[in-house]
Amino acid sequence: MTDRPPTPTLDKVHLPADLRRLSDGELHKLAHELRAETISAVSETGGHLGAGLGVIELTVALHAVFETPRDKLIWDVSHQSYPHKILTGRRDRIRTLRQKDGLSGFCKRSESPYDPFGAAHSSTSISAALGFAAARDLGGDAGDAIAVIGDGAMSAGMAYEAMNNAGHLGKRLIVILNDNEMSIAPPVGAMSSYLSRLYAGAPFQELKAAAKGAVSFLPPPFQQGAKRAKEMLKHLAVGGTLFEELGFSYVGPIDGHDLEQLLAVLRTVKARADGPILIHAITRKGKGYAPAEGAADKGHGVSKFDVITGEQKKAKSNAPSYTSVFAKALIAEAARDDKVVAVTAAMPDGTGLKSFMERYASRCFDVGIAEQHAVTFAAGMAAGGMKPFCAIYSTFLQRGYDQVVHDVAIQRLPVRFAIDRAGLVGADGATHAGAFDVAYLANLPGFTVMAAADEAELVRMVATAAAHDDGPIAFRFPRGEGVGVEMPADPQPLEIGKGRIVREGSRVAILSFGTRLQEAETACERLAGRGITPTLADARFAKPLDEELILRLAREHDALITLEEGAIGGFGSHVAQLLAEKGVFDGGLAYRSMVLPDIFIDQASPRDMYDVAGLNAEHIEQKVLEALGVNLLSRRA
Ligand SMILES: Cc1ncc(C[n+]2csc(CCOP(=O)(O)OP(=O)(O)O)c2C)c(N)n1
Repeated sequence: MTDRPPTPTLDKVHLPADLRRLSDGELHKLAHELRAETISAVSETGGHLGAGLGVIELTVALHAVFETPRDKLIWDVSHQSYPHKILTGRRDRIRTLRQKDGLSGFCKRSESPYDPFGAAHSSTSISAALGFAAARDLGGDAGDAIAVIGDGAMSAGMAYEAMNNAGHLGKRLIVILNDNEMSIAPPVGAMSSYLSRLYAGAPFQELKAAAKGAVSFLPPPFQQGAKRAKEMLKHLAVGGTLFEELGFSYVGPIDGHDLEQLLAVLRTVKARADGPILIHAITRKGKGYAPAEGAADKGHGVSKFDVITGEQKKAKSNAPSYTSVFAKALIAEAARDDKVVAVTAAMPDGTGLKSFMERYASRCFDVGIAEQHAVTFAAGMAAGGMKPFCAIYSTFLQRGYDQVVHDVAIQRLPVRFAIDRAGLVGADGATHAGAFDVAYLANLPGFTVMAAADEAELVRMVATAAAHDDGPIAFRFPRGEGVGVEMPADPQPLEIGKGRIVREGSRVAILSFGTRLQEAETACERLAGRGITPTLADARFAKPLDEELILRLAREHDALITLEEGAIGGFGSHVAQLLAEKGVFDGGLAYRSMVLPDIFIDQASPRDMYDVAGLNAEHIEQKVLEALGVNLLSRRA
């Protein structure tokens, strides 16, 4: 346990109503203590540190000025919401963040009335806030709707779709652009440069407000300065900001760490806003904690750490991570073939493509938080003769689904999808689970869908994808470390639609798709003690299925069990469909399909989450016994 700093002001605040009784001077102290408490808590739990530290003053000011939870405060992504959680009745559980049965690392409606809208995927806040505003105006829940969105999240199309609609509707809506000039990695794109230009070298809000006549939204002390600035500007032509062109009143830029300025601006906006308003606040990610401010990612995601030194406690690993194996294999393919290109949607570190980018800068594209665009952009490159690898986490690829169907699959374009974070991911919880990709890809005509059972298989799947020009192909692999298997020196492409037998046995066959294979191995070893020796196969492909292998397993065994780290409707459903069509069930095969259950599983360690899912070795062992028992009974009858 670390020494916790004294927090006399924070101790008085259990809910935002307590905070609203404090003087502005006390709010300063509160912000100071809230920062210390956030650092102390995350040092014990790990998690998103930098983003929360960047919005400490904003969090205090927003709860001080607005009547939360009547007013709806919506944090985009909501990885910056830890300080908000501390101020909204969850301080006593803040050290359970991201753990089993603990607080979620994101905002969640079921967790608190102060979280009016759940998030974790980015760029949804303006749409949701506009929805609250529309509902309010139609007699639904009263109160203001306030979206806080980062400059990184502003790179996604949804944010513009929402602003376009908000400008048209003209409803009272408050958007705070939390501009820290960082995404997870440095932000990319023309919009990011545009935002920087909005305040580069210019005095803060007086000048812009004066230029655009938004002086009335400034608190009185700033109005004087604005009037002076207006005089200066008389003969200058100053264009409107993009936000104004979209129908928003633009206020800013303001200093997002200057509590006085924030309180004054928010109070004025609250009193005067009569349409959509965008407040542009400049903040610093990791603010107030030197190790975070000094880190390349500004403390975006950290393990547990020592508060004094900032040193993170990372567990030592024996095997390489799947992500790094993928990146290395792709670099090797790129060295062999200059048509190989790579695309990431704002995740160069998470997908491992950073190292590819360092080697082949002109062949690697970070498109911003823009999965839809990433997919169609890759499709365009494929149509143009390149071999694009689109590296996107399973959960985020969901956002690009119509693009996968309409732009890639229907046109049979050879886009290669490298799907990281397949299966349950742990601390990020249900919003980040890679549960659905097999179901949503394997139902598409012409798609090839693979899952790696270990890191050697992953390398071969990269080679397979590189060699596959006949339509789209995807391979999935989980978060975390590989198994530690020997790596092929010269990885050869796999034969499309062919699985492999891992162990030959009798009576029962386990057909695994993906990295549950290791759990199945353990189950087989335990079953051997009971005299049961299952056949174990690695399907490799969910599409096309290895029909020959599957039918043989069905023919030669009393029971067949499929196993995968995905939702209902995936690999097992395709196998069942095949068996049904071929009339195999008519002969009395005991068939079981082990998939993720039909629930959203809350955060815990991946192992604990798979326990909830019933997909660990002991569950496989049970399933084998049950399938054999049931089968024996039914065949005797
Ligand atoms: C659709 C989607 N893609 C990718 C991510 C991963 N992600 C989480 S936070 C983040 C960066 C957000 O940057 P910004 O909005 O500027 O917030 P900051 O962390 O800088 O406060 C990204 C890319 C995500 N949450 N959602």
